[in-house]
Amino acid sequence: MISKIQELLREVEAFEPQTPADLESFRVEMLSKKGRIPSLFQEFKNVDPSQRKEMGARLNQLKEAAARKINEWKEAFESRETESRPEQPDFSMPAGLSPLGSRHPLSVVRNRINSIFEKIGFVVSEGPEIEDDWHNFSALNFPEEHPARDMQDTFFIEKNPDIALRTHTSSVQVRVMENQKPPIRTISPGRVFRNEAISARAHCIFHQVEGLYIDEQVSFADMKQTLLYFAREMFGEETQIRLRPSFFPFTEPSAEMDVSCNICGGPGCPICKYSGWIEVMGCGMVDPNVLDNCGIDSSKYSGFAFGMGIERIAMNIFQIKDLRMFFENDIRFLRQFSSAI
Ligand code: 2U9
Repeated sequence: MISKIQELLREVEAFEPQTPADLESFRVEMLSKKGRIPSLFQEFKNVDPSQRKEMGARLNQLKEAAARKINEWKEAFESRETESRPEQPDFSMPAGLSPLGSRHPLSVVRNRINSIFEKIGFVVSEGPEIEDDWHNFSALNFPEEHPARDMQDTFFIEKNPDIALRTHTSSVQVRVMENQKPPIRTISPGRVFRNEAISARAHCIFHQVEGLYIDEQVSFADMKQTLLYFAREMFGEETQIRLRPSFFPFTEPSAEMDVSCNICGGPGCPICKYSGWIEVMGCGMVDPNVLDNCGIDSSKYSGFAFGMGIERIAMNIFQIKDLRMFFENDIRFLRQFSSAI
């Protein structure tokens, strides 16, 4: 019996389980009711009384060694499991705030312009960025040899028939006139494309809002009053406007509109280049040829139109010195407009 105890003790000491399952079968084999150690205890009953004391002590040592071994490995497996298990999410934790983005400054300005005109009955219309020659040039009274039709100024996609990226959103308003009867009051915000070198003051992509008002007996005075209302809503109620003569193929007469400088209020500063005035848009009475081209009787109807670059206005309102900022999407730039609406 003593040799059996020694052999089992060696087995117990040498035992190294690979998995918790190995450990469990070892426990069953050694210590369960009919296991090898309890069997030795059965045999112990037949041991000669003179040897019982020593044998009993050795048997207890064996049992303790096996139990110790099993416990040590159990703990080792448990700590390995908690180390390798990724941390479980705590579903009772309160949810964190999702980070909010902010509106792009060009969207802020476009939305302000839209809502100022929407208040007096204008409706927003949108159209394609890729246009045919008719909607971008011919219907708008551009002569065949006008420089804007040149490859140097316009991004053409196809030639004959000419398909190009629109150079203004007037093309959207041509479509409105072709499809609706007067009275028409519409504004068209959107992205436009011109083949220009990129600099702090110019870009080959920029944004416009153009407006169109057509009805019977619409006059230059109606235009002036509408644009004065716009200027005061946009730049403040003290704002003055002035109109300077200009030329566009699609309007006659045509004008450029300046607003009084909202930084210095008139006397002159670096922003208005010491003139007291800031140019904000072009405008004019729609040329009768354009009305006729779009199926509107120019002997019955007249109208005014205007157009402005959103970048230019945003640069003025937010005092942005370089137009390229609008297109870089630098988060440090965009974050500065998080409170603008
Ligand atoms: C139709 C007929 C006429 C829209 C107009 C301007 C004057 C104008 C420029 C301002 C700066 C474009 O962004 S910019 O380069 N626009 O000066 N636009 S009148 O005239 C129209 C529009 C539609 C059917």
